[in-house]
Amino acid sequence: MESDTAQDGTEARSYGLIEDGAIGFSRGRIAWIGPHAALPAETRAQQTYDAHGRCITPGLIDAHTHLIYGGNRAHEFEMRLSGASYEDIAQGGGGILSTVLATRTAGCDALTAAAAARLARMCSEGVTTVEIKSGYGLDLETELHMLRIARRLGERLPVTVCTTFLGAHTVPPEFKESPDEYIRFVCEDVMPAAAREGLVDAVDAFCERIAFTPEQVARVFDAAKRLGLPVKLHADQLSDYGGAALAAHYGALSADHLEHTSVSGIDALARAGTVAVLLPGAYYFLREANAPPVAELRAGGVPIAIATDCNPGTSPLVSLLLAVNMACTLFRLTPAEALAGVTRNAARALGLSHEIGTLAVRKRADFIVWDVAHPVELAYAIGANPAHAIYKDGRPV
Ligand code: DI6
Ligand code: FE
Repeated sequence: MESDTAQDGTEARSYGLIEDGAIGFSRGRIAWIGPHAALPAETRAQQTYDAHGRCITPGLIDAHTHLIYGGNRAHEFEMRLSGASYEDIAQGGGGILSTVLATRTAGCDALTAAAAARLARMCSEGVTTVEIKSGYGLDLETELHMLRIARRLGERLPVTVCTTFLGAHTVPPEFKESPDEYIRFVCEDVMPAAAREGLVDAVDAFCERIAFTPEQVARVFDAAKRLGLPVKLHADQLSDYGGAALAAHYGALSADHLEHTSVSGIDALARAGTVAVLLPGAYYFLREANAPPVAELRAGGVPIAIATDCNPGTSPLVSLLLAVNMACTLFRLTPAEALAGVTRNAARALGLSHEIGTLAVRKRADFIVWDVAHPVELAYAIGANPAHAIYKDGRPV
């Protein structure tokens, strides 16, 4: 059983394990946790459950996904395997824009069904909280549509959905010649409308030469601040563009990707307390050569989270446990760090540390009973799904 006792990722080998532990929960919240032997004698549970020595962890948290999209990009995968780069394809009108077209023209039912299937797969592997971004609509109607679907998925499936408005994902065709005008539209029209409808938990942007400049992202973040919304950033994924420092300057919840982040960017993240969300699926799928600076992030005390980045272009990945495994093999995280990356630090990346991410009294009773004897097995196995039982808000799923 993994509990709150290991406080941060600097204890690279600590799982915070309680041997022969017990959890009590009531009304969807954890009421007691500790060694079974210390359970107060007067404790009376309505129901008891024996996990027979299985390992229990907090419900897993995927803090970065683009789960809702039309179509797929299997043909671009073929093109990249014959030598085209992700940037080449994007500049030729493919890439994100091809998914924008497919998303705008997909019917609501098809869009919802495809996303629900992906999300169900994630949930079956122990995900109890997921972040879902917009960003494949890039017009008022489709951006709101995506966010409404995200909210609805959270009502239909046993998972908490955190929504992120990613209007500044790329410049849509209508604004091809006037990206600054598109940023104005995002800041003054789409973001306020989405916020008014309660559809936005955070605001994200893609800061990259093929997307938006740091100045344009700053306008988006200023607009988010005016609406009282927290921010996060796709930072330094394909080049060092000052994304980490920009995210830190705005006190972002997280800076995501970071394959090309410099030392000064890491220092800025450390000072701001911004979480580094690493996305090994995208690194793997794009066959990137630059891994994120994990040793430096660790040395600087930057909390590290791991997510799938589930999206059709750079990471068609629906297994958070595979992302955990890849974080170890490709990025050299310890298994304990990688598991903290999908629990404690992922909660922090969503601003939900008070609610989820560790097994602690008063937090949500979101936890997974795994068919493993030790949590390292969760990072070790590839393609196995050892989830034995899933509890969401204290209810078995
Ligand atoms: N970075 C990514 O990896 C995804 N978005 C982003 O800003 C890719 C999105 C896509 O290619 O469809
Ligand atoms: Fe992403």
